[in-house]
Amino acid sequence: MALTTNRAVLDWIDEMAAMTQPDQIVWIDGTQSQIDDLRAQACATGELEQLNQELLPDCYLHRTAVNDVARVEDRTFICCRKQEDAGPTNNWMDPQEMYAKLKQLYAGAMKGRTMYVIPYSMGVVGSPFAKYGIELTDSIYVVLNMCIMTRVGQAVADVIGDDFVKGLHAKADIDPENRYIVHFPEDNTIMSVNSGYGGNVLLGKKCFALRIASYLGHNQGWMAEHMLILGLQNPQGEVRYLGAAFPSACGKTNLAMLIPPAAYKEKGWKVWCVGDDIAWIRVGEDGRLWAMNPENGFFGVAPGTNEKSNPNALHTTEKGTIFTNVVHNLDNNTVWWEGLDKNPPENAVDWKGNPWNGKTSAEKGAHPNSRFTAPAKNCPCISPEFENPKGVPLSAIVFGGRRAKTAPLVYQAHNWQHGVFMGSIMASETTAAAAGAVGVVRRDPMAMLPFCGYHMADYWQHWLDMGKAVGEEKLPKIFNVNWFRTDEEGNFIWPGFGDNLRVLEWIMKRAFDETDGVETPIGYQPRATDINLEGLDFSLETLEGLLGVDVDLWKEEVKGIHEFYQKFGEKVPQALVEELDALEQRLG
Ligand code: GTP
Ligand code: SPV
Ligand code: MN
Repeated sequence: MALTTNRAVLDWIDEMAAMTQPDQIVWIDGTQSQIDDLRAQACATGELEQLNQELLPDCYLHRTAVNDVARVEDRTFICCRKQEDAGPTNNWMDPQEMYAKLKQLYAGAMKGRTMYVIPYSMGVVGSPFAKYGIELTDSIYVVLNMCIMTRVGQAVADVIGDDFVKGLHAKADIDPENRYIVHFPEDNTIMSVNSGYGGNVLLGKKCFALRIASYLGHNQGWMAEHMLILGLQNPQGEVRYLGAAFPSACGKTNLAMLIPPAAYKEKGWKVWCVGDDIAWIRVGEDGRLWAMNPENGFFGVAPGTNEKSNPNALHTTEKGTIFTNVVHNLDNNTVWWEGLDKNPPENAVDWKGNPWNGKTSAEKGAHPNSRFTAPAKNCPCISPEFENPKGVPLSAIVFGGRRAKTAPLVYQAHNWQHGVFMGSIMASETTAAAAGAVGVVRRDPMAMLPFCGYHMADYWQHWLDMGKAVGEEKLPKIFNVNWFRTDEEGNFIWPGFGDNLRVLEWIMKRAFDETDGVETPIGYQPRATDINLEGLDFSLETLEGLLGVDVDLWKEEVKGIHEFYQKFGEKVPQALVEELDALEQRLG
């Protein structure tokens, strides 16, 4: 039974069904009985495996195809009418040509299968800032993930209008040669085919909440960003909020759920998680920037998550969670991944589905981009503001990446314009979150390189325009961090994880003008003695090294930025060109 009588919705579903030819169409109302039923069906076909219900209630395991384990940036397209509107960093094809190509791939793709209709909301249903979508998919795995990651069901169908985001996903043959993740921003449409993995198929996430939403935000005066949102509670009990943009697999989920080091905890410091991946940011009634998390769950990186690095994430995955491409421990029917503990199971199945012995195998058991899909409400430190449709006011914005050298532990922009420049020149080593080489430094402006749904230079201008609209007084202060500097042996120097709070403390003090900063060629920095090292065995000297700015490396960096900006030609905002010139001069 259709959950709506909305003609625009029903006509579009008819059209997609005529093309894909499913045996039947099932609407997802998100009720527990329906979810139980789908889980049972998926277990019957092997799509899911039920885990130990005593240790991991309502938890399931899924393995994707071996060639389908990450986002595919080279097969992701922005199809707007004019190529120049997509810009030099996006793949583009003429929309009519792309529709025609996709039509062939979708033709009869759901024969013998069921088409599930998922009405979902990004944001609190019915709130002025929520946006709605419908995803059509032939994958139960996708349905169950969407039911965790977004708000799904009748309540959404009741309020959905004509301008919903249309998403069509078909697994087809999981053929990597014919895999396409396509966005038609001018038509509010997303089409995904030949994949069954995460960001390629959970269309509310990167496709809608970043690529389509960034396009909408540009037109409508708001921002969609690849940012975590956290509240930092100080010993006085005040909670101050920041948004932080790091590229994929660079530490957003970990920072968003941070547990303070003992010395901080005792004094009353606490971190509240509002979001771990995506922020929609608007100008609030008070003229400040407010950020809300449009998602309802976490699709987090499993490897490296443990009782010490991120206990909050670990506890979040103890019920109602879907694990993808991790190790299946057959002794107790639970899961394992590299970095969970030092005790890998011997009687296990690896992410590819092969027998695996963690004590003797030379190969990794879990895929480096293996993930958990867990409900936000499970998180022990979920913010009381999580459901507040207005979101939270931002006092700071933090950019960061994975850099073995060059980028210091932390520095602060002079002002908003300089901060936008800092975001635009971000660079980071690539990770397993996307298909392709890992560990290669690439420019990833605002961590949005793979997610900006329009021309990157117009996006930078949009940041500058938002700053003008808000005014320096009310704007969050902008910072850059790097947890990933390495020593000569390639070991991370900074302990990271909970100890990152030591840096956040300085950031928030600066945001509220409660401490001074030292001028350096790249921005303001703390003295080593300004970072509280209480309870940490870490020398001031090493910290000085981490804060150090190597002028020669930065001069090299400037060359790279010039090259990068050249890609965008005349389109680079003049303000950013001026910032680059000024940086060059300060470096001497
Ligand atoms: P996406 O979900 O892909 O957007 O990733 P993310 O930005 O949320 O990254 P996440 O927090 O999942 O961390 C990715 C990897 O980086 C994990 O293996 C973490 O263990 C590791 N990591 C996170 N924070 C730190 C840190 O402060 N220091 C070090 N050395 N590693 C970290
Ligand atoms: C990322 O790659 O930034 C993710 C995972 O958050 S995915 O949903 O696959 O995009
Ligand atoms: Mn992400």
